[in-house]
Amino acid sequence: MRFDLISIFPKYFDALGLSLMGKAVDSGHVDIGIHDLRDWTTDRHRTVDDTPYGGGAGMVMRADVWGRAIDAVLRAEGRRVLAIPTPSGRVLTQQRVRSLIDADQIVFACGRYEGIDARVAEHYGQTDIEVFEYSIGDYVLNGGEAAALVLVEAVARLRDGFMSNPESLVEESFEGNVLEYPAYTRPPVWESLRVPEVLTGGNHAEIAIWRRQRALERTARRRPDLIPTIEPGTLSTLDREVLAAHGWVAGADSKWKRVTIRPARIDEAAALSELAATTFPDACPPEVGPEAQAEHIAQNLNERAVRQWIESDNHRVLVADIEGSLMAYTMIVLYADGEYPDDVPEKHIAPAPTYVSKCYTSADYRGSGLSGAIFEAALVDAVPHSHGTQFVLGTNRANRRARDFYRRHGFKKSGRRVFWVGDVRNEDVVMIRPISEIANA
Ligand code: JBZ
Repeated sequence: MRFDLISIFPKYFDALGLSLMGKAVDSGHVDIGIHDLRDWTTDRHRTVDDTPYGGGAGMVMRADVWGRAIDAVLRAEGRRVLAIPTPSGRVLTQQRVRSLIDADQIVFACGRYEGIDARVAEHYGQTDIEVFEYSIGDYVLNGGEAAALVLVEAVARLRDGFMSNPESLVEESFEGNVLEYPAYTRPPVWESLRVPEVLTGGNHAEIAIWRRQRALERTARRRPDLIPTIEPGTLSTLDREVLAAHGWVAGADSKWKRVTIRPARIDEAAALSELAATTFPDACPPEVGPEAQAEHIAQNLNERAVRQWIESDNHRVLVADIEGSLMAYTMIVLYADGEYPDDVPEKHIAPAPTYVSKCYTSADYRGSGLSGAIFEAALVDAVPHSHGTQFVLGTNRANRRARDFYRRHGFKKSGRRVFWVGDVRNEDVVMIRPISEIANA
């Protein structure tokens, strides 16, 4: 591949003789020509610019000088691109860089002053030469040279023989539209900062999960613009939970939306009661008939009951708010010393349990990661209000999905209990998780 760079400051490109670019040139993989625009001037003062037609500040670079220079360096055949760095160009992306890898020649016209006479781009656009007017971002430069160096490096590194380790090409930022995870090396403590313990523990599955979580977290925090470009179908459940915890969720329609997980407000009792009523039947075991379900909803999930949870000091209620609608909720009961939930046998649990009474998600957001995100948020939220040492919950024995979900979130079976919906007897398992696992995290 041949690059020709034309500028009034050709020394600017001395850097291309260094490092990997220098090696690629020496090995013949890349061929570079650097040219002084003034070589194509015709007057004694070697003038390259003139005042703008129509008036205004600054000077414009002359089309005739540029035309002679470009014609002189253009090769006779192949795929030829005229790249013009300009603040009014299309913003460079990795996709646009990739589209240039099979060009035979890229000629860079690096302007200074207020830019190059617009007829240069227009003229070459009327030939078989591809004109690519581009910007490297929304900040102010004095000329196109720095932007040309950027594109030369971005294209050249994608070509064969440029890098010894082409694996590092695929794993980097912007391939997959997720940012890179943070990297660490020796020393293990620097300026009193420790390398995260998981990285020195040698558990490679755990390391992979941790890195993926950090990568997604960084992407959500630093580059929220990238999230809508991620295909939800390419993400694991854990990936979705991490993104949901950082405010992004894709529901049944696969469109990314912002989600806020926060304590329920008192003015939301009616909306929350409605969500509770619609989600309860989804999770109900099949033996519980519709009448018993309706009775349970009317008795326990009415607006007044829900308002009492929200107002109570020993209940914690979190909701997931997606564009103003409540799509998931959790309700935790905080038991004081000597108190136990009526429906959990004391022998299975430690005193003063933090009891996860409810965790429900709208069917539209099943599998979206929202449940995992609100569940973990509920545990974190409850820690400073807890009196004992254990999170406790009960779930139907036959509900494999729920049991697997709680197991994934650190809960282990500690025993069984009986749970009545109306007069239907349900066998539940009691599951527990030490509060210290969250408090120490
Ligand atoms: C660029 C006229 O030459 C310029 C001036 C500023 C400038 C470029 C070319 S390209 N800024 C950018 O990509 O931000």
